[in-house]
Amino acid sequence: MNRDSLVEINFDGIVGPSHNYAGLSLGNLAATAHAGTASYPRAAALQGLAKMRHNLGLGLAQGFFVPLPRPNLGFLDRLGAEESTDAALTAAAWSASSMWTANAATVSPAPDTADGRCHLTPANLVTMPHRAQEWPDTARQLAVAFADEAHFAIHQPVPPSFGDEGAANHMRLCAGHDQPGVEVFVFGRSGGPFPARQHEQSSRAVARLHGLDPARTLFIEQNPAAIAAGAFHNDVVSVANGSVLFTHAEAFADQASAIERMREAFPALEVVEVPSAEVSLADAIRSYLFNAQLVTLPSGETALIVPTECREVPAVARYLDGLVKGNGPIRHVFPVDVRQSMANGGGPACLRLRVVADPDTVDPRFMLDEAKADRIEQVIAASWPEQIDPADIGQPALLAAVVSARARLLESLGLDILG
Ligand code: SUG
Repeated sequence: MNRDSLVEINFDGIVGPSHNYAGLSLGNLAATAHAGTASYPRAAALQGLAKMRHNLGLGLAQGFFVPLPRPNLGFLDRLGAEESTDAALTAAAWSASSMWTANAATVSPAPDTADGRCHLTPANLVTMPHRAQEWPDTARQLAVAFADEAHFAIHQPVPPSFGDEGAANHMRLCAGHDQPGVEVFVFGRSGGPFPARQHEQSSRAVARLHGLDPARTLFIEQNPAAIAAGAFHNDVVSVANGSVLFTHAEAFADQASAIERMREAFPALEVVEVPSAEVSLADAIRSYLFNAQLVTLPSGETALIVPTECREVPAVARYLDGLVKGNGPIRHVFPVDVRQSMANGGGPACLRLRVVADPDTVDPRFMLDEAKADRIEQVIAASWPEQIDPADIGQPALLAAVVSARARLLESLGLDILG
């Protein structure tokens, strides 16, 4: 491993042509609130692409994953269900949920692992049927993107019934992305009104499989009240980058001890904790303030890429104004518009999987530059459905449009192998 060339690459999920609002995720308040409303897949995918271009423009390394094949007719077959047998099963087979690549896998960068390779474990996503169908195709895509076995190791997902939701419940503290870090796994315990999707046993299994040093690995319980308030993943209430932890004061079950343990394992920790009196848990979840991308700019400064909704929740807008005026480690705030994804509970951070790697060791077909963004944009503009109404789900005409749109994208990227 040549550490000098390791950088953080954000792999965003291109929003699939079947993007729709079926209200499939219990405990995800935005998804539930938008159940049954019309969706706009073309606008959704263009918003996602604009976010990628924005981040490229900041000088950040940007990759992407293609949408998984939908509708997943194999999934319906295995359930003995035809397209029209059961509306909920049909909706699950049509879900474009693979766009939220923070749930695709957990990634441990090479400097943290025993064998000096970057380790990836696809998430089994067993809690929700529409998501549990993702991992075989996700694993197939990861195997193509990170095929270089000298630099990457890809594991089998943790077996059911240990729920694993991937990087959305995983944070890394480090002096630089190319330096050994402290990996923080956040799990939930069941008991509240909504399922705890990340199980402690899964986090521990992933850490063992990745060959992490126990002295630099923490397992921390998420605050059950945060799950009950709609933070179905830790990345809805906290995010870390480099030496900075940006967290709501009610993110962890025992907040003080969680921060103390992080500081003990990583003494240079800088904590930006948002008090409940300034931003309530409800406002944090409504705005997705913490579902932000916390990134290191080429200048070395830290920036926060937030959803535009943060500007519309007064307490959050006020907080952010104060944040950049203050003297803290977060120097810039950039709002991005990913409203179509947000309406399903997926903010800027949900849409990306962070992989620390030398870009030259990644299959170049998954790396983005402006020319390729133009090409992807043309395919989306020409082939993605403009609007999907709930009654369209399962209809043969839409099925044909969705399948051919994805095929065109794969063809334009030279990725027919994923067809
Ligand atoms: O699993 N929404 C996703 C959102 C995932 C967000 N990811 C992170 N927080 N990292 C989920 O709840 C809604 C799909 C629907 O209802 O059709 C959905 O699956």
